[in-house]
This record gives sequence, C-alpha cells and structure tokens, in this order.
Amino acid sequence: MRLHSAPRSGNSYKVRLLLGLLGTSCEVVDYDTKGGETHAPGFLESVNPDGKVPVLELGDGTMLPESGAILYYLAEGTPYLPEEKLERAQVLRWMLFEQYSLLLNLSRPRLWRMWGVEITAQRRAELEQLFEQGYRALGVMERYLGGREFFVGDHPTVADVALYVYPRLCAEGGYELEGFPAVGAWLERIATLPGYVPPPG
Ligand SMILES: N[C@@H](CCC(=O)N[C@@H](CS)C(=O)NCC(=O)O)C(=O)O
Repeated sequence: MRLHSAPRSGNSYKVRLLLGLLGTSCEVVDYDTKGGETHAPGFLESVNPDGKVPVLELGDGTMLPESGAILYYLAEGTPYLPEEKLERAQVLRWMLFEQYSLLLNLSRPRLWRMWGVEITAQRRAELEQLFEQGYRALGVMERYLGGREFFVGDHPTVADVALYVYPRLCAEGGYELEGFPAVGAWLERIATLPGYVPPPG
C-alpha cells in the first residue's frame, strides 16, 4: 500500500492518523499541492483525475481517492468501523457532515494563511461567510458531544478520525475554540489514543 499525500494536507493527515491508530505502516509519497504537482498530466492520468490528495494506492495498483473512502476501507474489520447497521450509518452521517459542513469552512482560512494569499475585499467577505458557517458547524458538534466521549457508540471510530483533523488545525486559520469546551475535551481525548500521530506542524 502507498499513500499519495501532501505534508500539510489535513485530508492526508486523516489517513496517516488512522494508520497510526491501527498500527499499520504504509509508504508515503508527498506532492507539492501549492506548486500544482497534483494537476500535472501524469498525476491526473494515473493517480487521481480530480487532482487531489489523499489517494491510497492498493497492492494491485488500484487508486482510491477521497479521505472518507480511504478511512472506510482501512477501518473495515477493525473496531474503528462498527459492525452494527445503525452505528455504521451514524459513522457515515458524521463523515458526510464533515465533508459538507465542516471541511471547507475550517480549512480554507488556514490554507489562505499558509499560502499567504492576499485578502482582497471579496476574499474578506468570503472569509466572513466561512467563519460564520464554520462556527455554526462547530456548534453542532459541541451540542451533540454534550456528555458523549466519542461521536458514535462508546469508543473511537473513523467518524472521530474524520472529524478530528480540521477542528484540531483550525486555529492556524484564525478560529478560536474557547466557546466549544466539549469539542476541546474531545480533541484532547483523541490525542491520548494509542498510536496517535500528531498533526502536520
Ligand atoms: N474531499 C476530498 C478533498 C481532498 C482535498 O481537498 N485535498 C487537498 C489537500 S487537503 C488537495 O489535494 N488540494 C489540491 C488541489 O485541489 O489542487 C477528501 O476528503 O479527500
């Protein structure tokens, strides 16, 4: 197995985190996404036509893009993917929430800071919307977590792995998590799991 990845990519980190938690080793090939390496013809043709990482390359050469699909694949048959029908559906529910309501809102402000993107009036207005929607999504997580330790059942699943990454990194984009104590406690809980891998610095 080989992971096509980028050093500061949160979506790639999701996969490296799960690999660590599962104690599975995997070769990692890093790309320069800012430099456009994932849009080079060779990458588009033979790795991912969508020009993004992460992509998991399986032993038979099959390329599996999309962090959620990769997490699901790797977690099958392990405690990180429950067997019970409704619990599996709940895992999927939170992974879809992560992609639709959380990911872009939390990742884009970080990406713009990381890449030193000029904040024009248009981007400032976009940032305002991203923060508004991002804080709303964090509020959903905060209320749901309440007294819970993990998002599905009483042990960590790939839903936690998928949801963990961008709240953990969002301060790099200017978010403040002081108003989200349950999210903060859950982030700390994840960081104590055996095999935990720290995020890209
Ligand atoms: N839905 C995808 C999003 C993947 C994604 O946006 N990857 C970023 C890095 S975190 C990327 O490859 N960006 C390069 C580009 O879009 O050109 C997933 O969850 O894997």
